[in-house]
Amino acid sequence: MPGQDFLRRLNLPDLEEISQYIRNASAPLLVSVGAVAAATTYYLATRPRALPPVCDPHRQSVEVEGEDLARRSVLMNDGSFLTHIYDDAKTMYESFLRGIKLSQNGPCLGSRKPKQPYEWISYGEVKKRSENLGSAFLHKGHSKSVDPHIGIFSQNRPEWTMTELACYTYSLVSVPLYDTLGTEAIAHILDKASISTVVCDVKDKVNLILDCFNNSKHFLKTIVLMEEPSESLVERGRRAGIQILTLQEMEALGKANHQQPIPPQPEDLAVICFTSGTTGNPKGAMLSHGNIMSNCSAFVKLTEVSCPINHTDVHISYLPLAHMFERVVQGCMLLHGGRIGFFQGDIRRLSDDLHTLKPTFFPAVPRLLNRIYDKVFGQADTSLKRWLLQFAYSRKEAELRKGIVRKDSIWDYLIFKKVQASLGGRVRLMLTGAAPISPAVLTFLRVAMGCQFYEGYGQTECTGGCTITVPGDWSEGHVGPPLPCNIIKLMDVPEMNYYAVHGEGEVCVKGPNVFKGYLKDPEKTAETIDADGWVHTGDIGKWLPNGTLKIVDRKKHIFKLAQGEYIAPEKIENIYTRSDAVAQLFVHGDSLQACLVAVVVPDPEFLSGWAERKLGLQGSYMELCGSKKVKAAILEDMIRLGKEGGLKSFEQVKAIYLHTELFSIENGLLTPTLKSKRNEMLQHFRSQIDELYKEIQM
Ligand SMILES: *[C@@H]1O[C@H](CO)[C@@H](O)[C@H](O)[C@H]1NC(C)=O
Ligand SMILES: *[C@@H]1O[C@H](CO)[C@@H](O)[C@H](O)[C@H]1NC(C)=O
Ligand SMILES: *[C@@H]1O[C@H](CO)[C@@H](O)[C@H](O)[C@H]1NC(C)=O
Ligand SMILES: CC(=O)N[C@H]1CO[C@H](CO)[C@@H](O)[C@@H]1O
Repeated sequence: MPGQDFLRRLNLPDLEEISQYIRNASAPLLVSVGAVAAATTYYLATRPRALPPVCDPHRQSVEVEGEDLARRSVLMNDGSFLTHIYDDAKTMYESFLRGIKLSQNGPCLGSRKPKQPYEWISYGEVKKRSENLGSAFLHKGHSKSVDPHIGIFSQNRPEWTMTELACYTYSLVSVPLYDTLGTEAIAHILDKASISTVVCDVKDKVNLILDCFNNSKHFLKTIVLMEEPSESLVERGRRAGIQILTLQEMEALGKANHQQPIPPQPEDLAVICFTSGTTGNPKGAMLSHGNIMSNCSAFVKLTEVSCPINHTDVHISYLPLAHMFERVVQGCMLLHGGRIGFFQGDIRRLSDDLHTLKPTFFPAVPRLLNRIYDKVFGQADTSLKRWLLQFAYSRKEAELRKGIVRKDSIWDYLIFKKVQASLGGRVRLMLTGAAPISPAVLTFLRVAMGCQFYEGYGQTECTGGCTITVPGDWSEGHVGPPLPCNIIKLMDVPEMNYYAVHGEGEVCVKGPNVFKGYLKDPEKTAETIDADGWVHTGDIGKWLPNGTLKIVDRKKHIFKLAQGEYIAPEKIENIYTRSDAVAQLFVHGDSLQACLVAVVVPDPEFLSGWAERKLGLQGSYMELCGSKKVKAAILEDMIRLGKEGGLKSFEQVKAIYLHTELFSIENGLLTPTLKSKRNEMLQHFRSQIDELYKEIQM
């Protein structure tokens, strides 16, 4: 399910650290009470006006004629899909050329060494170097029609974007790889996309790729490395039949064999974005230049009045480029000749990078934003400070509700400036996506950052986004109306009691940002895009009266019991895991059985205390797990919690099996996002489950 991929992007391992870092970085709130009264007066006197909203906030989307109950953005001119916003930029390549013009060959990509200022590569230099690199790809036998896929396996850095532009310049297709995929998945991608050239940043990644093959057959011929390889590495490559070149050598090769650009058409593929779901191998979503341009353009269209992007804008690139979110933001920057500054690659230095770069654009994911929020409240450690913070917040929130966004009020000077300074102090546009953000955090940060702050929603299969909040509607609790580049229809999910006629159902998306299918996987493609061209996201949405969409649920794994009752096992599992004795569990049932059973992993930390308290029993974890008494007591506790949690009697499990090894990613029972792999679990515990059913029947 695409929605799952979308959630998976949340689990960017780095964010934990980023937030820690930001947490440690901003300064304490210090304010004297005496100032408050004067401040209020001053503040009221200087209150500015709201920008006119781009559309009627009470009617942000309208029904599409001829499409049963589907809705579209009111910003779609004459009701047709937005495919591009500037006539001279219909592909990512043209958009880069436009950036060269607008910036007048200004700074394009920037990076820095520790404690140094940013060093910039100009648009013209980026063009020259990407033509050289692209020419070298052609020289190695790549072309639009033969062997067009180029792997990129690197942290965000200027060379990443240059490699991507090298592909675009000659109608080649970039295929990002990333660490969290693991060796097996990387081997699968290299094979599935028949990749013969990969560009890597560091030696470790080259080793990881070489680990994928051992003695097996492969397509890989060339690895381009951004640093100097060791002798032994080159030798290891040679044994596997792979040539390892430095990026410098490649660029020199291309310079000596320079070719004229071969620009792509909008319908040509630009990226194959591999995402992993809960089961099976990662799937490669094929995205065209037109797909990406339509998403970029939708964003530009939306903000062109309230917050026009121009060549003075600066973006900080730290969210993984392997995901579409960051790619689209970079696309918007290049389109306007803006600058892209890269973090140093070390998340612990992000805060320092922010202070040095002072970006105007800051895309972020909810996890990071939550930490900033916690940090600010953590600093209000006396009741006076809390009162002041609350007071300042309520003043600015009242303004926000009227559509006013600013950071020059007295409250900003007194209180919020420090929060703003933690991002460099110049941010004027923020964008969050990839996962739901809590309404309290969103509104608080809108107030505290004093900049335009949008929330988007979507998945890779529609190039990252399908809805976004509109300027002027700074209310929370929804993800905005459809983008002007797609329409959205909610489809019935009867087993969960959601019906389109009630304005609820599975979110389905159609438009020029909808992907071209999964690479060489017609079956999965057909599961995701239906015959009429709708992408089924697996998320459940609800239309609000003002035409915005609210995501309310996830289309769950659901089955029927023999007597015909529907069961959503995740819901039941969530209730049972509230038991102190239970660390993890897997609830199972099927249409041949009339009741549910579960595999339970007792909590290694809490079980002994719990057993002693409840049963007066002592013993090791293993001993306790082997005890019938303990098993009965755990089941009893689960049933009690089930009743409290409102489970119906057929939703309660009738028997459990105690398992002593935690489910993990390593033992193949959890996905990288720590969700249960239900099919694998079933196979793994088949015999125990059969036993449980036998016991019940006796
Ligand atoms: C849109 O509707 C939602 C839910 O009714 C509400 O919370 C939000 O404030 C509304 N937005 C505007 C701009 O009225
Ligand atoms: C190849 O060999 C390495 C080292 O022996 C091992 O770590 C890796 O898992 C193997 N890869 C595959 C795909 O079998
Ligand atoms: C670029 O945008 C900023 C922010 O809106 C604005 O202050 C500035 O004047 C613009 N610059 C140009 C050259 O348009
Ligand atoms: C208008 C807009 O930006 N649309 C989507 C483009 O993609 C990003 C991330 O991929 C989404 O967050 C946006 O909503």
